[in-house]
Amino acid sequence: MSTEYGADQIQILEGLEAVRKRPGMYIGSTSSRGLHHLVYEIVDNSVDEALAGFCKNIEVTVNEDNSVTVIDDGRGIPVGINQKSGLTGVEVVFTMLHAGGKFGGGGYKVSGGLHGVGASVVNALSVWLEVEICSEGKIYKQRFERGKTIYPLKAVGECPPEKSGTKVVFLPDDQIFEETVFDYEILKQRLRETAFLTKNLRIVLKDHRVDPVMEKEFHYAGGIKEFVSYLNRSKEALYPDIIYCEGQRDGVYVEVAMQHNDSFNDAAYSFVNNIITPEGGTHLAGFRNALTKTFNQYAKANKILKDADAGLSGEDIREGMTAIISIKIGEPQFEGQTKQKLGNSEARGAVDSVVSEQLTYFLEQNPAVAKLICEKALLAQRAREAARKARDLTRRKTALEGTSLPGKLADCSDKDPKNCEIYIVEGDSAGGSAKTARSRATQAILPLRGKILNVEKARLDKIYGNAEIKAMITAFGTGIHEDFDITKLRYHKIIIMTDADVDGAHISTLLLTFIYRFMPELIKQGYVYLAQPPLFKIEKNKKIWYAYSDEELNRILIEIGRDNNNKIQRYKGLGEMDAEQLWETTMDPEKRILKRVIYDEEAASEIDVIFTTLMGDKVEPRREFIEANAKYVQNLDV
Ligand code: TSJ
Repeated sequence: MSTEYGADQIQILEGLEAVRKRPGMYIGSTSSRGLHHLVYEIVDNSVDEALAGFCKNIEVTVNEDNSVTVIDDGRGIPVGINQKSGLTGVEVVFTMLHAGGKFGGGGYKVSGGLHGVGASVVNALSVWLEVEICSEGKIYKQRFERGKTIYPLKAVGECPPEKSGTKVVFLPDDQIFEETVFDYEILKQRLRETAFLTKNLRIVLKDHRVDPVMEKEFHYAGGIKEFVSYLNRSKEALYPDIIYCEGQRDGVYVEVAMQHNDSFNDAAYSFVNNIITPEGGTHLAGFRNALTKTFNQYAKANKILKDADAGLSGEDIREGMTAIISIKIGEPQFEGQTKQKLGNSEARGAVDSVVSEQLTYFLEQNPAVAKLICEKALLAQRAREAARKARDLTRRKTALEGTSLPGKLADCSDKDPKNCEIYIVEGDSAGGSAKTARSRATQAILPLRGKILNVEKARLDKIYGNAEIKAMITAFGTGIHEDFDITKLRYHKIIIMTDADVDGAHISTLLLTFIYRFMPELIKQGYVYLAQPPLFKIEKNKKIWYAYSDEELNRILIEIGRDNNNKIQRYKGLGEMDAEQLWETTMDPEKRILKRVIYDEEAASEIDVIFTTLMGDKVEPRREFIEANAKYVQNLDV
């Protein structure tokens, strides 16, 4: 290549070299998560074009070689020379850091927090990247390898003059990423979410790595209203309407959709410029304020609450409510350690004002729905009061008796939580074997009896009264809700051990649901694990093998030869193993397999759906779901 490098060129190369040296600083991580972020970075540019009103279709394809193609029908990245930099628009986008959204133009200039670092980062982290633009009758193309221009933008052909758009193809660099295989399910979820948040945008996802190719289209005329329906799909809605508010104040565009269901969870997801804000911020605060104020005003004015009554609390009104709060704002400011919380004060006022005004109107127009929500909130208020009394009672009791551990717990002798594990074991017989098998110094056993309470279907007072749940809370030591204190956690591994069958999976899910709802920090910080008991025991000539999957069984049988001397036993439950076998296969830290339960903040809405789907009443969504859940569990060989 005979390109002469000027000062600008050298600066650009240094910039992209910095991205390759410290990729984590630009995309968060080089794990699977960072890998998928590359796709979002590119797609976000097309979504911006859609938000500006110029793009209707986006197509994302995972190609056979794991490269990804993104095509849109927008105006096309500008191919002309940018006055200030002397570079083509395309070069600015792909070679300068933080160049996204620099060209004026109509619509919202959208730039996210962690996102929006842009196409140049993707370029720097790709083995190769090709961009093609169709504009004013011509096709332009440029190619890069690891951020370096291989050939500059050139016209390579013609396209119909009425057509325009951008196509980008890139292959993530296996020198950078630990994982370079894209997960169709992860892309699917994210693109579905993007389509919900951008009314009327059509997004198609294709996977060409499989035969037949997979394809899925997302297109929601109802936007976030359909998002709420989707999130509530496995629950019973309290009323058929989706309450919807939309408006603009102070340069902030506000959109809110909500609907109550028969559960007890507050499931509100907030977004700024299509990016999820897991820690909320001013927009969420404005929403909550409007909600509490408006419902209390309505309830008093319509004598649902007497003037003398204590008002409804925000928590009571939000019980069982699914909501999406989506705002678009010119210059979002993100706060907090992880920059996931919106700080703009004008967003609070804007959301508050739009929601107060339109919700008041909705309640007046729909008195039957208003009454249902107020009554649900009143019930929640009473249950909360009862729960508080029950909790005060247990607090007083523990103050008197000291913090006595549950009687069924066989505790370990080591008192340093870092060294300690607790096995939560279903059933007394397996619990007995586990107690015999364990390493007493570091392994505690808590056997649980009978059915575990489904916290998705019970109110707080009942939950606090449940013996198994009380036993877990006291054993863990952290307390729950406002009392929760992770520094008091008594074990750094909480291991759920159940039979490897459908019932066992159900019990695991009930336990995980409880932890997820009441002590989510334990999952977020990676303290929760699933034990993996073997499915088969293979015996031949006095030698024994254990297999943890059908594939492994096959592998072993091939290795030792399939003949009549093989004795294969299929384990139906933990109870079929004696203490020694249980130790060897499932509890010995040297040999066992543990799966860590992981929590992805960005997938929060999907995780919530997973728990309500698994634990709810509707059968169909549960069946559909089963294929997709595996990715929330990470394989760990300890
Ligand atoms: F990420 C990326 F930059 F590589 C990329 C950008 C990838 C893909 C698939 C699409 C795009 C993209 C960019 N689609 N559409 C645009 N639009 C512009 O860059 C654009 C066009 C015209 C004007 C204008 O003011 O006339 C402004 C912009 C931002």
